[in-house]
Amino acid sequence: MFEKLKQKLKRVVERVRQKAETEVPPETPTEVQPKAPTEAPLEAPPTIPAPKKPRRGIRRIVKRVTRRELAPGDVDDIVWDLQVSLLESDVAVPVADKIIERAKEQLSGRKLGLTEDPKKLADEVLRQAIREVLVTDKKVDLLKLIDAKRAKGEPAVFVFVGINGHGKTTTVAKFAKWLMNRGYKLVFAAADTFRAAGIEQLEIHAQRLGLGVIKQRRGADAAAVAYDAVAHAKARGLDVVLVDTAGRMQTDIDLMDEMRKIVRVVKPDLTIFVGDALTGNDAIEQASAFDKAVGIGGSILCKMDADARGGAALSITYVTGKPILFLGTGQTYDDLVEFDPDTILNALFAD
Ligand SMILES: Nc1nc2c(ncn2[C@@H]2O[C@H](COP(=O)(O)OP(=O)(O)OP(=O)(O)O)[C@@H](O)[C@H]2O)c(=O)[nH]1
Ligand SMILES: [Mg+2]
Repeated sequence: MFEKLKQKLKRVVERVRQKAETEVPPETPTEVQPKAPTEAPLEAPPTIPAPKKPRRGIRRIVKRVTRRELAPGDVDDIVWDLQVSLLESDVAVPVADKIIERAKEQLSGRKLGLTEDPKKLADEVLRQAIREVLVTDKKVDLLKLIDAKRAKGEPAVFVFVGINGHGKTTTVAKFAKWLMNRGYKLVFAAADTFRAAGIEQLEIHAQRLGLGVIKQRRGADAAAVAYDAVAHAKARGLDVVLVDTAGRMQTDIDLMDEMRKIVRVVKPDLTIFVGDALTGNDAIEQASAFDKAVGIGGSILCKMDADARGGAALSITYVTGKPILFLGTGQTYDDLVEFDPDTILNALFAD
């Protein structure tokens, strides 16, 4: 699918490499001229340039700008470098294109003043272009949403969806803890009736957290389980229902239909897409399919602690146009942090 782009990038990388090589001064032996004995001692021999490190990270583009002033050719070079770096950081192609377009606009219009720090300029422009994708105008205030429902005597319902193994069940438990710390009463719906041990896994978390779980047997109608949980929460005056669902590939028609049914039946206040920060280009296709199927209201990106490069966050936000709510940063209940775009920017700009 990305064959064309890969070939294009290969050519670009080759071009940039050749250009970089021609910029390195040839290592001609220094001719030592005989000097008169009265002359000052010889200067230290020229240092041998260190071997080139592999090209990696957006940081190197910033370094490149610091070396010279911006000319039109420089902008093109920076933009190419940016494209390669973004793709290396798992940013999907359409998202990378958007960021590049924005960075190019900003860089082309800029003339470096004598006092302007080129490093700062490049840093600001690149960060701003990426931030524009990461931050959406659609804000979600979870606590406000829950409080508004409570005022109407209804529980807020959150349905968690996503691909197998990306972290839904763990995130449901972490989010429950986050809400309990804020004084809310909640119940789980074990609507992963598909996978063996799907129900038990949620029950273990519920036991540890001291929460109730509404469940049926394995293979039962997942939408019915979710519906029962909402009815239970209403009857008991609970504030929140967290619905754990089965993991599914976006290509699995039956399971995607099952998810649609859950959402149709319980009409959640928010359907949360749980993504894996280690997902590369696939993130865009996955988020897009789930968004089309059920309308994603916000996302949680797990496994940020596992050397994630941040690209999935950009893809998911770009596709859904909805905010990332939290980042999963480990396997304990407290490893859930409210989303801060700087965490992703820092991952992308890491050396
Ligand atoms: N390091 C790390 N591991 C995580 C994080 N979130 C989840 N995991 C781990 O990822 C694995 C899968 O997590 P689950 O919560 O079972 O994922 P799921 O999406 O419910 O999986 P299915 O129900 O099979 O679709 C588990 O081993 C979790 O401990 C995270 O933020 N960081
Ligand atoms: Mg699960």
